[in-house]
Amino acid sequence: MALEVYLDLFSQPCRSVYIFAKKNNIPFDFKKVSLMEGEQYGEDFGKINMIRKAPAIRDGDFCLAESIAIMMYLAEKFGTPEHWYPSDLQKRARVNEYLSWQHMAIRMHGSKIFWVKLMIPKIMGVEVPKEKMDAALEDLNSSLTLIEEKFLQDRPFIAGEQLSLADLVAVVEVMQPVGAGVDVFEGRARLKAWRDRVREEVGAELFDEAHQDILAAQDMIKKLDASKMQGFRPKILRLFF
Ligand SMILES: N[C@@H](CCC(=O)N[C@@H](CS)C(=O)NCC(=O)O)C(=O)O
Repeated sequence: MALEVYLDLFSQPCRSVYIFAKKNNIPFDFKKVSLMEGEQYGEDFGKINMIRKAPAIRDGDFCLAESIAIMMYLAEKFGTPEHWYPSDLQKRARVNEYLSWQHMAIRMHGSKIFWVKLMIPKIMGVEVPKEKMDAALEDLNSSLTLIEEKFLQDRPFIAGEQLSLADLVAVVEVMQPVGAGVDVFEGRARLKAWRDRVREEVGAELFDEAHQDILAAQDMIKKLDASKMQGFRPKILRLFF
């Protein structure tokens, strides 16, 4: 049975897994889980990932959730090039440092912006108070500053001279607020130059293909059936307010 990868490219961790698998020519069946339509709550997906989040994979009888665990599994299984997850102790520690930091920082803050700027007002029809929006933007900015000043410094990539899993996990999160119309690169030449390097290393075509849904999000949500998102509503409002 072919490797099955459950994805929705609206999602940042799904994009990192998608780019990683494609870039490394790992053969897989793309199984779309439409998060906006609530497919993660369906019976079939529950058998793949009881956490009910994408991405997830099924490799024969083996199911795995969590993007980082998935990419590490694929890296080992398919023997991907060393630079993704270097064996050098300190380079690997740099990758791990970023992967450990990002969950509660850029991931949380970039996702929040996507919801408060786009999804909550446009889909749920709930006005976001200005002070909440300002605080969310401030949190996002503090994470972007840390990416530039702590994780990149004067290096081309997070772990040094070469692209690693850390850059991939970072770039998909940095792109999420862009989908909501926030120009995260304004006044951030170092961040923009790094994004351009990551895009070039990954391949512009693949990078752009993976991001086309999120970058079209402002148009796409006009076509979304908001009634299918009612399951989300209490959870999202609880998360962000
Ligand atoms: N830590 C997980 C996060 C996965 C996650 O939060 N996925 C979101 C999309 S970005 C999801 O499936 N959300 C659906 C829901 O919460 O109902 C990973 O890295 O894979």
